Amino acid sequence: MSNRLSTPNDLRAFWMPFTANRQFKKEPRLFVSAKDMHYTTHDGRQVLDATAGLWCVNAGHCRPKITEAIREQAGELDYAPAFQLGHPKAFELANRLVDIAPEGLNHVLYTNSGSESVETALKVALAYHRAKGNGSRFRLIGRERGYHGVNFGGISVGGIVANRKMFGTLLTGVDHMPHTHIPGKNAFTRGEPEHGGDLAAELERIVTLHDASTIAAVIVEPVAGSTGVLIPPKGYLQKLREICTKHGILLIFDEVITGFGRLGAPFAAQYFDVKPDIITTAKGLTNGVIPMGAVLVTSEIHDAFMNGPEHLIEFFHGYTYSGNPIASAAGLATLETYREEGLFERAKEIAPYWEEGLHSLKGLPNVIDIRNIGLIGAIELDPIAGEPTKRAFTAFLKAYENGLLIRTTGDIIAMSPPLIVEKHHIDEIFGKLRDILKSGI
Ligand code: PXG
Repeated sequence: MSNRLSTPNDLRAFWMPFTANRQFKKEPRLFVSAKDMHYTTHDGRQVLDATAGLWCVNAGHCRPKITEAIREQAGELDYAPAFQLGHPKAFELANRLVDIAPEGLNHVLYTNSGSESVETALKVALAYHRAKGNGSRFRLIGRERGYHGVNFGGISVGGIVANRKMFGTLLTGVDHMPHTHIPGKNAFTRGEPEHGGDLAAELERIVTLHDASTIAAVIVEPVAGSTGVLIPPKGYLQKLREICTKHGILLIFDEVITGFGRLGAPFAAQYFDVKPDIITTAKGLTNGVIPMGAVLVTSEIHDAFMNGPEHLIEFFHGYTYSGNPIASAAGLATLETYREEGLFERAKEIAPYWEEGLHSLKGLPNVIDIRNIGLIGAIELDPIAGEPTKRAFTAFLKAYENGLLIRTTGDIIAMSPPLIVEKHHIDEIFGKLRDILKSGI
């Protein structure tokens, strides 16, 4: 059956996620097909994808190897129980993930999304300390403006007020470090900002307040995406690592958007040369095609669970779809595509051109900051007085009408193109944005 509906179905039943539902349903924006760098809309227009879907389609759309792997797997082994049974591809994919992970992160737990990866990581951290006889380490430390998905653990350690305020008391025993966004000092920085590295010392203050013996883990996004692209100041992540190591606290990097080449390395941990104890992933793991996430942990963590009688379950956690065969096949084909096409290196090579194009928008009306790292870019706009988010949303709508897909969060435009992006696509992205920003939105 074709997706090419001339008139959309009734749109009322689907309550859409993170969407202005009433606005959307008055003026629907539907995609019916995609190929490489482009979507096709229901009214037959091409839209250049400057966001890799939602930070996930790193290899570009409808890549043949991935499509074929899914097709084949669906006809061969559709589902295998995930508990007490298995299938070969889940093991194979775990091995391939360990191959590209920072050294020492040797074990993989599967999930179905970034949010579930975060919940899994937080639970592993708590259970690890308990398994080691340190059950008093129950606190979890996140950061203001952090985004760790939408489940209760994730919104508790997360720091985006709109995502938290409706939902009661959340997890107890959580504290937050300050965010590192200092626009006054760091505006228009290319790459890692100079100012703010010392904010890592705030973790030391939190440790002193609660005592290290009560703290299980610190979770941060190495580069915060959803909150509007906050790039870590120079030395900041290294300092967090030092403090965590000193106090026996696990460091979790939430790499749901930074994983799989976004910065020109497999993981941000390698890009920044800072090794966390746990990495959460999803999105680019299967090129966004099939829901799947993975949590990578060190042998030290894994081995702490591997004791007691062998017939007993070591960790009471997992999902019906953990390591699902079709998702595993998609993951393997995705990693293969990244490798065969050298896409992580490609991202690294083209990142300077991306940076130039992005920063060429400095000086346009209402542009108050531009920042970038790897194949990520953000343009912060001056909010319209009394109508926050409206200026950026207008830019989003205009871009869509003009054949360009961008993301906005607050009054920030965030972009993260597929890693197959070419120079002429980059020219087109910033050419279109220039026109939109000049038009005085
Ligand atoms: N952690 C991080 C760091 C994320 O960016 C999640 C967890 C949750 O993943 P799931 O798969 O549960 O959505 C995310 C998700 C955006 C945008 O435009 C970002 C995300 C999702 C949707 C939109 O910034 N990040």
